[in-house]
Amino acid sequence: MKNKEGQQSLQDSLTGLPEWASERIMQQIRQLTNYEPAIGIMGKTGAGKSSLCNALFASEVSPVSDVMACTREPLRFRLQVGERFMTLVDLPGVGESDARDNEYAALYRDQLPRLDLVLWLIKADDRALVTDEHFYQQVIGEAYRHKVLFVISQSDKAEPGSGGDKLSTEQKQNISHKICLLHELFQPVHPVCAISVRLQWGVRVMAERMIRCLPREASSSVVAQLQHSFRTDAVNKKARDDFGETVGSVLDTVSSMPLIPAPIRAIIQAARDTVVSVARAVWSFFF
Ligand SMILES: Nc1nc2c(ncn2[C@@H]2O[C@H](COP(=O)(O)OP(=O)(O)O)[C@@H](O)[C@H]2O)c(=O)[nH]1
Ligand SMILES: [Mg+2]
Repeated sequence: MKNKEGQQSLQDSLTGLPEWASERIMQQIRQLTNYEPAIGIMGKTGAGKSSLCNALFASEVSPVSDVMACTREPLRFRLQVGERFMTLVDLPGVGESDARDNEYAALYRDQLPRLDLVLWLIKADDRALVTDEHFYQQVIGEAYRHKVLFVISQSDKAEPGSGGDKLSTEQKQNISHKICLLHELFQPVHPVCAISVRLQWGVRVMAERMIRCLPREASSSVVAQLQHSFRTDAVNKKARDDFGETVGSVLDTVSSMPLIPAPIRAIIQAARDTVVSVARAVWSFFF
């Protein structure tokens, strides 16, 4: 119902426009509010992929496994909150076997264009990163670097592990070193995050970074899937800003279409700020 109210407000803010223009804009806004984002999650078996997804997202994602199970095909999970959906693609980890890495490369090349973001988990005590680096250079390459967010997982297992319920100073130092190492190794576009799902450490910051890394048109739809505790003010603000800007660019696109008479162009441009404000105001009706 809220959704309808939001749409009505946006529709009202477009009344000065010719019907064809307002319909076109509304259609694109509907696409935005129904956007089904896709997030890939990669890392070796046991890196903590399922645990992180279960911690981050409101719907149950998948059973957490202790057993060594190898994923050859990407497993897809469809999350649902209300009428909104998101897809998680559990990508098989690289560096587990050379023979399979070729298959994996093909699989990744197929998946990457369709993913809004890839969370790449590296376990805090995993030192075998040569294959990861090779894979990052060869398969992810320049084209998709901006889609990768590295996450050091299970930080509570960093040396010297104690099994306690807090990270020690030494552990935090070692995690900082690991972050630096990953920056040198991968030269990632986005800053490397570190988390411990077991200790609920770093996950909120990681969730915020994830929202920041997403394409503008995807952030709100991902926020809608987050556990309530990760929907912080910063997260909601970023998503609301993104939604406003995306709606603004919808108007820009329509007004710059060829063959539009100059007066109509001017009307669309004049309405822009109002429509963007309305979009921001009704954001929570949609997400
Ligand atoms: N100590 C610790 N264990 C974790 C953490 N996250 C996950 N695990 C455990 O690591 C194992 C593998 O986790 P899982 O999420 O199934 O990994 P996946 O194979 O990458 O999906 C499970 O026994 C989890 O309980 C963490 O932050 N700290
Ligand atoms: Mg798993």
